[in-house]
Amino acid sequence: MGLVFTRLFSSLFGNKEARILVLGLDNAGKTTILYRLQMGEVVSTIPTIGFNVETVQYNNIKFQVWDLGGQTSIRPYWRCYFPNTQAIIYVVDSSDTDRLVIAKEEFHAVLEEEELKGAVVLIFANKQDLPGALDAAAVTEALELHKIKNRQWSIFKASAIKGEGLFEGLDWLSNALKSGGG
Ligand SMILES: Nc1nc2c(ncn2[C@@H]2O[C@H](COP(=O)(O)OP(=O)(O)OP(=O)(O)O)[C@@H](O)[C@H]2O)c(=O)[nH]1
Ligand SMILES: [Mg+2]
Repeated sequence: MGLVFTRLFSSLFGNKEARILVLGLDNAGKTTILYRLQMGEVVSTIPTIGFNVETVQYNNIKFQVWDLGGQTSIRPYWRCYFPNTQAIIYVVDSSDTDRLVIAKEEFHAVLEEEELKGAVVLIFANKQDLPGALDAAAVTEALELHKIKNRQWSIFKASAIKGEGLFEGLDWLSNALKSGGG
């Protein structure tokens, strides 16, 4: 009853809720991005074992953002969080060129998951402030984003440390979700 009422109220006043998963290899900057979006600050992070979850209210959407640990040994647990997900934010360390092939493989494995087939995808080419960081076009190529089928997606260059590009990405995501995706 309470939940039904909340949903009705939200739809009347244009508020939407969205469950978002933030995925990507360890050290990509996921947790830094989460707290940049939520608090507007750079926090010092430690590798995430498990998850962090925070609510970010933006553009009339209440984003429930789940930031999952990306280490090799804990990536198999990502799937526990897949049900009822409207969007994925996939974070790449654009300067970690050695691991872009692994980042690509993990990304496409996620896209093949049945439970995520309706989810829209935002990719952050993060760490643009670092020397040698690949630009969005090069990350697009490395991740083979042209292979994405039947899904709304977009890539944004970002620097979580400098606070650049993140809200541009979230703007795109808001519109994608409002236009019926997810
Ligand atoms: N230079 C630079 N460093 C960044 C940026 N974003 C994150 N970092 C740094 O990268 C390191 C890892 O960031 P985290 O946010 O903890 O990475 P994570 O993706 O959450 O890693 P796991 O929790 O292990 O999956 C930290 O030292 C961050 O300060 C960025 O845009 N630029
Ligand atoms: Mg983390």
